[in-house]
Amino acid sequence: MSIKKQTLGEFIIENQASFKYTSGELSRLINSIRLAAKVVNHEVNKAGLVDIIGAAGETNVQGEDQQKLDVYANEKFIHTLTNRNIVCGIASEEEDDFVAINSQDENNQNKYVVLIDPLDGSSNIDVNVSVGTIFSIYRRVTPLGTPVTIDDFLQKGNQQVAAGYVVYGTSTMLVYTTGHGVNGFTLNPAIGTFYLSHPDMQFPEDGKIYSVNEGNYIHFPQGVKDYIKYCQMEEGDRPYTSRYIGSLVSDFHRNMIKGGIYMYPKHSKNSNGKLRLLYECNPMAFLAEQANGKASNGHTRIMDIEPTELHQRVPFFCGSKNMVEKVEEFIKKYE
Ligand code: AHM
Ligand code: MG
Repeated sequence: MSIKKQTLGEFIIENQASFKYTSGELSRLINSIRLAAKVVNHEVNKAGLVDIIGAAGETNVQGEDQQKLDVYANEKFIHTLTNRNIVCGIASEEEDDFVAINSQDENNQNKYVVLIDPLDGSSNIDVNVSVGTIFSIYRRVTPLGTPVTIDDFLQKGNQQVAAGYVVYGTSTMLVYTTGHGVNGFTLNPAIGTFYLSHPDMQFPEDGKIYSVNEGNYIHFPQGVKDYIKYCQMEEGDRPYTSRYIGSLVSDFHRNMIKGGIYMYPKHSKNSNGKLRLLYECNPMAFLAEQANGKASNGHTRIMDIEPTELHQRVPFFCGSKNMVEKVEEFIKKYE
């Protein structure tokens, strides 16, 4: 008996009715992310072949060198969403400020804003290691037909309508949630179609993998150092396995399937860690919680943090529930 494979397009249509507001706009929005993801995937796959890798000679707002593919992915996502007049504003990790899209036009009924990290983990491109795209979707809070403002973007993560990522790995997957669980779709590159391959993804409650840049160990808060030692201790099901790709999407994806924790703590040189609340932590936190996992800054739920600026950074601990609670316990001892 053959099993009918569901495509992402079919899945979006069939699940549209479960959205709170069914104007079809959110479906169109996810569809256009799907399209841009395929275009970016095509380019990422050619990274070693064409002269597109390497720094583009520009520095982004965080003072980091931009790879050419970052620029490409940024343009593709912004272009796709702008051209189709599908949202009223976009904020990107690669842009200093948000982009308004005809939001002051009184005929513009588009009510969503998108926040995006177009190509995360881009230092991995030159060495043929997985990278990803992360996106986060909110309803605007200002009235339709007026210009979008910073308030539309500085919303708490618990207001997200949808979030997801694309992982450009050994295969390309799009994983997303609209608040009804997490589903993963794998791209068949031969025909350019995403198929539902990982329905209802769940973090195991316990895990045996910890993912952290241990090169920064000496700079970590004592609670985090103690937790890392705990992971390495010979006791019960420990020591755990250490796995760190340096590409949040890929580390998260593996940990969700196998059980594990991803950590980017604050350290003595960087008091808020490295990851951005709006582009990286909130969407991953929404996915984690929808998949029975947890995301915290060490003591507070990520999605309850009040954002104060677009490019804000926060310490990030995310993954299997019991592991995140354990590291919080260690951190609390020193407060
Ligand atoms: P990026 O947005 O500049 O690519 O940085 C985010 C990435 C994450 O994907 C990854 O987990 C982390 O930075 C790695 O940082 P580090 O090299 O400091 O361990
Ligand atoms: Mg990033």
